Amino acid sequence: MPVPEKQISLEEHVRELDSELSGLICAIGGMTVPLRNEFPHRLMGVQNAPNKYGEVVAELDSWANGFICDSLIKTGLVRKIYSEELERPLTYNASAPFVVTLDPLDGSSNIASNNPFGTIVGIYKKDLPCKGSNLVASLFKLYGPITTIVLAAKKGVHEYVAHRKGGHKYVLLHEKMKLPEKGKVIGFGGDITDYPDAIYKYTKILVKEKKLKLRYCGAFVGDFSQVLHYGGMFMYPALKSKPEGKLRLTYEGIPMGNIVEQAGGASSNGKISLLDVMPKNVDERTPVYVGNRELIEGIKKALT
Ligand code: AFP
Repeated sequence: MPVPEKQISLEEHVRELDSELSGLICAIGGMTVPLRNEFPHRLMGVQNAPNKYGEVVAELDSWANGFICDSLIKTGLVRKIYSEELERPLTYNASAPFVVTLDPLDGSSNIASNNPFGTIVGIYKKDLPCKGSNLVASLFKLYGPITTIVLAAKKGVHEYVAHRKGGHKYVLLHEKMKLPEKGKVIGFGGDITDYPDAIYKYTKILVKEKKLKLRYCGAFVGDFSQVLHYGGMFMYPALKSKPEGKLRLTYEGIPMGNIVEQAGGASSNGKISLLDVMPKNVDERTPVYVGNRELIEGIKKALT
């Protein structure tokens, strides 16, 4: 993908959006430095109490959640926050325009091993639960060797990189991203021997016949980012032992489904687009398939 010749800042680039939305996106960008600065100091801890899903919570996870929620509230632009790390939504300024969903640190098992992890955000005007087709915008941040933001706000999918020399300001890296037509990579989440037989069979087709290269990093943000750049697919299917899958529809599936679909790819729960699923509640899990359309069609066919 070509890199723009002239440096365009995130602030300049999102100016074409409505001013409240661009203000919120820039504020989310502005949270990166304090977050990254804190990471090394909070690497080791584990909280005593598990989260609402009964999972162990890294101290960094819980601190990041608090920091991001406080920072969102300070913008004055957010009236409600639904977070994967909160038992109940945070309600604040009733007249503020946006409702936000948050996976503060996606892939937090990668923290200890210094592998990529990130933050996933969904921005709505409507309250939840509602279909992902109501999203105003969604984005993810990837705290990898470099820090990036990928944004989909109905004007294409753009990637910005935090420039260390420029005081960690985000500048445009790739504009109007589209999945390459021919996919190259495949990421399989979970235990493939626990996959339903039809999906297990299809994984072999993907690797043997379609020659997709297996690359899996264990954080949805990282596995998704490679699909966006190289084409291919990431899946975390229904498992035999866990038919509802692992990923959360509201916090992970829908915001990333919005990005992949705006980049010309497809998202699915195995039957329909993740954006067309009406969540029963914000904590619901879902099988997730995202990637090139042809590959997602293949999954749907394999499951019929
Ligand atoms: P953690 O935040 O607990 O590391 O979970 C990450 C995640 O939700 C998602 O980012 C990964 O795609 C998926 O779980 C990895 O799960 P497996 O370790 O079961 O493959």
